[in-house]
Amino acid sequence: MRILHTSDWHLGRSFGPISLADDQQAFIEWLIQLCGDERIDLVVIAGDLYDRAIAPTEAVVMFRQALVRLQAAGHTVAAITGNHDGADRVAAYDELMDSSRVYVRGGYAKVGEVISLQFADGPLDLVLLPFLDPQAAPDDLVDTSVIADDDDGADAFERRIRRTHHSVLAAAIHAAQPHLSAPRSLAVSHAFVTGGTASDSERQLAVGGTTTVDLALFDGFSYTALGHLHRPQPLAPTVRYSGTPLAYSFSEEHPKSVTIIEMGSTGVCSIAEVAIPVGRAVCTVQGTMDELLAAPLALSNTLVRAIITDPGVVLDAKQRLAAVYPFVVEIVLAPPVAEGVGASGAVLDRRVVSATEAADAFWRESIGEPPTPSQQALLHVAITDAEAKVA
Ligand SMILES: [Mn+2]
Repeated sequence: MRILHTSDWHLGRSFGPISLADDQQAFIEWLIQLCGDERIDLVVIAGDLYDRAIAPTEAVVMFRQALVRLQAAGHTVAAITGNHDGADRVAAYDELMDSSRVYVRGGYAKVGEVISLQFADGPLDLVLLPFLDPQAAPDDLVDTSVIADDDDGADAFERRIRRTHHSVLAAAIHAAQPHLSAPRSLAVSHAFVTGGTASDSERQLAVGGTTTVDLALFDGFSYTALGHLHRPQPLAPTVRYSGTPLAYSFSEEHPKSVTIIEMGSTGVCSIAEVAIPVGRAVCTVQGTMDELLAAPLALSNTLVRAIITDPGVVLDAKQRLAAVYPFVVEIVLAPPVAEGVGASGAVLDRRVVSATEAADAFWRESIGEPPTPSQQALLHVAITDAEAKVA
């Protein structure tokens, strides 16, 4: 059988001020065509279907139409929710959709389930593991291999605060394992697996604490289709992130792809990445305004971040750059740090330096030269005014 693995569609997302709806629709059109050309049996979408828990109407319509068209073309579809999705909303009609061979799962409702599917070359056990928030885990979800031995004495609250992303996912996988029976199996999970490389657009799974899960959790599955990290990458020969269909941050200059898995009836896999030919690339350019305007790169259809290195103030940077970079979406002002000022090691003591002197020093350090007499006068007025308010 042939499986197509994709993830992190983030429908409804924009890139700065630029809507990505057209690019996302173009990806879906390309994907549907590819699934037909490649005779795909099962399409897997490993979470972050939408960009936010309450997705915009247009995104919901786009996803529904994608599912309808894939199903009508004869593909089985399996999709899970990621940390961006509203699990209960996305999976609201999961049982009703199962009969169409469109399997959508979210949250803890179906933990421990194995979906037994039949394909032309034999059966496949499918284990769908949506993103599981440890704090939302039901009290009875305890994994004895992960929770410490003294757990018997712990009350529900203690057990709850001990839960981690690893422990809840381990519990979910261990709950499903006794029900596996086919010679081959597919796990689909949305998680940060140890060893993966992140970019700038994955929303952190938690503030502090351990958010990664061990790769070994997926031992025993013929293939594991992961979502969450936006760069396509293998963590093991049969444990992979497909990555996003489009670049969602300036840290994603790498090419985007989907993964196609040819899986034999005993679970042996051969794997290929297919580059995605739609969507805009991202690029970061750096230089003074004169440099950036004089020597524009061929970036007419690329989302551009411009790092501007002019000393001092730059006016209307975005409008001026837009003439040569039509999709400049982010401006970063990065004037050179004046030599010898910050590096001199002279530390100002705020107990003996006046506010005006401190502002003067800060100006020199930021701009690289002292303020002009008129700038100095303005600074003085602003500081005197502020000091009067404080007093
Ligand atoms: Mn994501």
